[in-house]
Amino acid sequence: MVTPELARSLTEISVEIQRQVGVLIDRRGHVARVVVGDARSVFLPDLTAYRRGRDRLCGLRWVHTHLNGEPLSDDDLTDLALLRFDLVAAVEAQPDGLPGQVFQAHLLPRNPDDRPWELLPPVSVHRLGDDFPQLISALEDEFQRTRREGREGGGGGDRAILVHVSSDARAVAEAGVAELRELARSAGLSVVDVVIQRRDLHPKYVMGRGRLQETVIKAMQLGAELLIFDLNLTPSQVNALATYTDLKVLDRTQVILDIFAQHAETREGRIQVELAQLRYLLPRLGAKQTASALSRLTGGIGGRGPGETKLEIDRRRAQDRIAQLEREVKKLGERRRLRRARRTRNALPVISIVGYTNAGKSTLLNQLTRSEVTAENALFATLNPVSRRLRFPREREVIVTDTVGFIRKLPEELMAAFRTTLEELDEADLLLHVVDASSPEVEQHIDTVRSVLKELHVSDKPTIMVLNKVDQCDGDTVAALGARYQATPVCALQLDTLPPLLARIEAVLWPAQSDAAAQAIARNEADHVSPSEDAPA
Ligand SMILES: Nc1nc2c(ncn2[C@@H]2O[C@H](COP(=O)(O)OP(=O)(O)OP(=O)(O)O)[C@@H](O)[C@H]2O)c(=O)[nH]1
Ligand SMILES: [Mg+2]
Repeated sequence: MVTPELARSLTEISVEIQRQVGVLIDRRGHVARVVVGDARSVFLPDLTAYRRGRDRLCGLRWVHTHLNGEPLSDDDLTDLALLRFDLVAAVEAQPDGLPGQVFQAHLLPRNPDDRPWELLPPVSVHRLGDDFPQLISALEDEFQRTRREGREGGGGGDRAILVHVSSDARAVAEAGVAELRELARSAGLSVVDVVIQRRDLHPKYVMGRGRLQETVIKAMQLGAELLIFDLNLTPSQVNALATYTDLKVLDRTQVILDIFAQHAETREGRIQVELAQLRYLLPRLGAKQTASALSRLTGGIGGRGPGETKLEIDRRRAQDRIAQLEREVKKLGERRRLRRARRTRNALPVISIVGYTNAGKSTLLNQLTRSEVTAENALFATLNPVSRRLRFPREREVIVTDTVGFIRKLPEELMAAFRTTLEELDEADLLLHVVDASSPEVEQHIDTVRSVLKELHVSDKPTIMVLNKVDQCDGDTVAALGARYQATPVCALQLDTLPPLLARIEAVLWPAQSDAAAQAIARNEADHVSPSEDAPA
């Protein structure tokens, strides 16, 4: 405990040199460090050696003097939170060198009022109790208990706090967070809290210091080990944030890369993902990268870094590996081209299904062609295109190809790595642009997909927009979207909703030969006389 003798030595020296003086005391009561500051503040030494895991107190008390008898300052409370001291105490150094009041605070486990710390009432040095060890062990127990409860309630997976910082309108910010939440879920994480701060980006820490500090405390209270930012962070921001918070810091791109890494099953998919990861990593590999900064970067979420190496990777090797992978991607691209050429010789028309991720592309492919490719409620369930045959009446056949989903702000690295895969779209005779009509963001999704198609130079292909998941929407929404985009409503889960779409496909692929009925339906669709009536009852 802080004895009156110790307090007095601190205050005497402090008054004599007119600086704050403090000691860090471990749980056995030994002084671990002595620190001397200036008249108004102290700069604490690097205490990483004392960190004991992200969700525990560090085992040190920070006792220091204040020359003007002021209570604990914001800096003191920031230190308490970020360094996770057992306790922080400020001892008033009176002008005569004697200790006066003592101000103390400790962190709090999760509580109904969301209070991060408890400020104890100031007491005179002589009245400091000796119940400190009990207090700390009760606190640690409490922290552990709330964490355990949180874990049981929160599903498996690493625990993450999502952070959105921008000056965008509230609705835009919330849509961004909703998508990030889906991404996190698809990556197997459990989201324990969301922080939205509306302001311009802080150049170094992205969010304001105060909010960052609160977030760190929340992370501790909830046992979260990850901070995920809804934007793409610069390498120096990641470093600054990770160092300041001692949490693993990821951005949106990394989460997407991680989902891709988990879903890559084919050899080509794995190569493309590793390539994308390395391209993301390369500019982040400084000349003198510390091992811990590197593990934060390459670790991915559950340690799923790029395929080859983890810690020992350096710029040079990353570059070599990128070159090697690029060669392989190219080789596989050639093979794809050959396969395509063969198909073209067979002269079967090709329909490519494109669309925002999770729109229902694979489900539609399955339903159209009675196949069973993976379709699930997760973002980026499909990575590499799958082709199936679809038979139309009169012995007519087409190839239907599923593709990787798109997403807004698609990471450059991924786009580049998947370019050969997406080249498949070149040969398509018809694009089915599948849209999740039940998404509140449907229009934004459509715009995103259209701009990606444009980037791939396929936006002038014949395209049918398919309004999917109409079973989840009201008739008015479907009618409005249908009219606006000349789209055909379907429910990919229900076979009997597909005939209008099939008729429209026939009308595009075989305009001269398609029968009158089909043409009538196709016209009907395009004009949108009464699309809601086409929706399943
Ligand atoms: N209610 C409803 N759900 C649907 C419909 N079509 C698809 N789904 C569901 O939506 C989810 C996503 O379907 P997928 O077919 O995997 O979507 P995708 O576009 O291939 O997604 P990615 O490959 O991840 O980009 C699955 O849970 C489907 O069961 C529909 O018409 N109605
Ligand atoms: Mg899919």
